[in-house]
Amino acid sequence: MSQRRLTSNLANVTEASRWSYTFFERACIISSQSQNRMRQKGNLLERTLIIVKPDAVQRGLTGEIIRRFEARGLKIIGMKLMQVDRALAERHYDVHRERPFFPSLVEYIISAPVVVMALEGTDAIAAARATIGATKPSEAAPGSIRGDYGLEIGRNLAHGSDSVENGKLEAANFFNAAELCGGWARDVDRWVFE
Ligand code: RTP
Ligand code: MG
Repeated sequence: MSQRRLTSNLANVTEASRWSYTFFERACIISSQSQNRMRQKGNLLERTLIIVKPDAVQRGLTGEIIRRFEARGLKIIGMKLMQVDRALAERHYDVHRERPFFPSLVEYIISAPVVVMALEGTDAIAAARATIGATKPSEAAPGSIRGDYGLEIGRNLAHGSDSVENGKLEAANFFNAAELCGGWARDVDRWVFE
């Protein structure tokens, strides 16, 4: 490649990163404005990590599962298809490391691609877990994801963070900052958040 062509390509890359940085900065400004507005109303935004697990992706239920969270009003701030590696799976389920089901749980999560989503909204942790349903699908309420599509605990379709702290930690474990559009201004926000 000629020196001039290389310089021109580098200029384009720099211009593109400047643009995305500006965009990211603007998104953050919008984010802090909208979060302030919500705090003023007394509603706290929470962040949760959702994993559409390998069985759900393999069964073609990804769209249906995403649809349920979107329809509920939770805002997607990050989403990707990925293959979880063993180290990340073990870190994610570290709290269960001593449990007998830990090895099979890790094998399950790394067995095929998953879709991960970071969602934001009022009471996002509890809302998402209610949408997912009880851990054992046989005990999950009809209308929940596990209650409608699952039978066994080791094939329970979706993960949702179990606390505000874990929601933040897990989102950061699965996404880097550039992959998250935290607090982007969704036009319908005022019809979902009071
Ligand atoms: P998740 O973390 O995947 O969203 O599920 P959860 O909060 O409803 O349940 P948790 O207690 O965190 O368990 C994590 C996953 O481990 C598997 N499990 N197997 N055989 C068993 O007794 C057993 N218990 C849990 C499940 O796949 C569960 O989702
Ligand atoms: Mg859990």
